[in-house]
Amino acid sequence: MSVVTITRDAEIAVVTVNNPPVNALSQSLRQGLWDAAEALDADPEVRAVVLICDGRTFIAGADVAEFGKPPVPPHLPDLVGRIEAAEKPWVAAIHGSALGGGFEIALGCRFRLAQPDASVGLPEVTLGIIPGASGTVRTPRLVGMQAAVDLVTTGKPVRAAAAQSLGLIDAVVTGDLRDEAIAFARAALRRPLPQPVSQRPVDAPDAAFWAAAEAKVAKAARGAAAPLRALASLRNAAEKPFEEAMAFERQCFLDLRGTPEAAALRAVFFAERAAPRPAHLKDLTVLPLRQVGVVGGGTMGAGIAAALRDAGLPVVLIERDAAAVARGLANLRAIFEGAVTRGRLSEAQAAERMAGVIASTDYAALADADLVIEAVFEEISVKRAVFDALGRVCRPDAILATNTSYLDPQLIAEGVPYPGRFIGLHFFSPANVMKLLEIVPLPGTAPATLATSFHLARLLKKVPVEAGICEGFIGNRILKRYRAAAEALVRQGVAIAEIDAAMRGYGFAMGPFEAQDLGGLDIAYLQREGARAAGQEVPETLGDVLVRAGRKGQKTAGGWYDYAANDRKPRPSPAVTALLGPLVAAPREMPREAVAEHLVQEMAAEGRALLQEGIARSPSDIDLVEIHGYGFPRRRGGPMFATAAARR
Ligand code: 3H9
Repeated sequence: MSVVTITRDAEIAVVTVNNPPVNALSQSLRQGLWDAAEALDADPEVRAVVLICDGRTFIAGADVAEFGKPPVPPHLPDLVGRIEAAEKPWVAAIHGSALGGGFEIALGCRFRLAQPDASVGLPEVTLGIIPGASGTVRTPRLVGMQAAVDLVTTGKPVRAAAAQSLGLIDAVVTGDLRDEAIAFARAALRRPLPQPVSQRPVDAPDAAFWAAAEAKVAKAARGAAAPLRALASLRNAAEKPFEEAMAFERQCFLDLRGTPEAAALRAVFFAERAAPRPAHLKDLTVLPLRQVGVVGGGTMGAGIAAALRDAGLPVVLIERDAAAVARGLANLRAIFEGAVTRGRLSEAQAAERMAGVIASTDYAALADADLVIEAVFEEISVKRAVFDALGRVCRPDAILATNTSYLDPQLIAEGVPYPGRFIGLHFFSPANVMKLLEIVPLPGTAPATLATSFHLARLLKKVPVEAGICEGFIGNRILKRYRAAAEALVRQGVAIAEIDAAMRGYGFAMGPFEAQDLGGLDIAYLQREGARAAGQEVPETLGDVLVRAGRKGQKTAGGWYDYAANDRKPRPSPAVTALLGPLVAAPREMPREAVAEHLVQEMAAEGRALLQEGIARSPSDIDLVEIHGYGFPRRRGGPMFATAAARR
């Protein structure tokens, strides 16, 4: 079937795009739209054209899969220009998403209509590029420079109502989209047409506007190139004639398309889309998830419960006594109240989230749960007691999951009846925010349990990664190696603050020592002590020395750094220098790039070990774990991608 078909409703032609899955602008679609514009211009009976799409969305953008290849005509900027120059006005009828090149096509149309749940946007910077078909040149002509800067440099899509108030679209329509668009086109023909967007004037903000915008964009970009290039292109659009601005935009787009940053972001884009539906689970049965239990209402349990409620799943929250139930509910309420304060939820939505939670001390309340997630204290006997109780009250087909991050799930599962339903679901804190979910099947886990865990991840909009069993699974094992490698540099005389600065320079929000100070050094210390008590050979770390001296991080006013009261700014610590002095070599200069490269290589080496041991299934899974669970800079693609790219 053709990707473009033309039908008629009297004098209105309807151009329908059908290029699954997301109507991306492949060469054949560009050609099809070009031919349609030619044919309709030549047809004297046609007076206006509606552009509409089949399937789940309007045109979702350029075909990202074509970005590695030389561009083939018709080029998108020419196509947008061709539609705009058509003798009959085109009306874009948007459902789903009009993104990137898809929105640029809509900018070439004389009018844009959208359904209420549709969104529009220019997400190119999230792919390491800038809009390449007039997004930076036409958008400011349509909605003014400030709105254009926000849209293009953040890449965030805007929902229909907000898009209408900004002027990005002309109307929000609630009836049948095709009928509404035809009626709109017919009515539009009775009035003078608005100017094509390219011919509208553009604001020319002053130098102070650009200086402020540049400072803001540079800060948010954290070293990424595309947002600043997008801003430069917008500025050019304000200061140069249309054609010149278009040529500049195109050049920036082509320059960026081939950068390692864009290649990394494209790899992450496809990895994220592949992760929720792994090929090896394709044909497996998924069990229904109608009600989910959470055992434990601490930070982790409340976060998991919040994530479940955000996905609309009813939750039963179990705690050990009435006071703990009250604390658990208070934790949950605090999460939703925080969302209200930030404008993410209305009061009514927050109340509805809470209303969907039954809290109890009685495990019998879990009798009907389809899945129960345990999130209690990280101590084997506590967890075993929970699963003893669950084994007694839950249905035999209810999935039972542990959220352990370090313990061996096989020990936790011992004695659980129907062990095929047992699995590890490792959430990351705060669980309602962090996207990563490590899914840890046991040797006896049933395929349906595994498949349903991925289904859960899809419902929660998480990035699921399957991990085998080892201490720390994928993420915490790499974290351990990363921290050990960073400590080894300190022992060699590299300054703590230099190592942190190197990793920030690489794109992390925080270096390894600052991050430990924030999270607390005592958690890993207690694990090491536990292992030592169990007879394992665990060498003394520098972190151990600090914790023994009472330095557990920000919560004790000092860890790797000192902190002033009510101030999170890390300050180099003379006390730490004194404590670690005997263990550390003479000060050594190491270029920051070399520090970062070394530490990323160490992470990748651990990643390769995980692949060899069968703990991780693919390099891209490891990269997703690091990006979504550990703050690895997305624009570097993850440690496996970054080190493979460096070898290419
Ligand atoms: C651009 O337009 C540049 C221009 O300015 C300049 C050019 C000159 N290309 O996300 P889903 C695939 S840059 C190719 O699960 P949803 C995806 O891999 C582009 N493939 O669906 C997956 O494949 P598979 C700017 C694409 O319903 C399948 O479609 N546009 C593209 O949850 C389903 O994807 C964007 O960045 C693409 N552009 O969400 C939009 N997009 O089934 C990116 C998706 O084999 N796309 N695929 O695994 C999205 O944000 C979401 O796909 C969307 C639908 C919201 C549209």
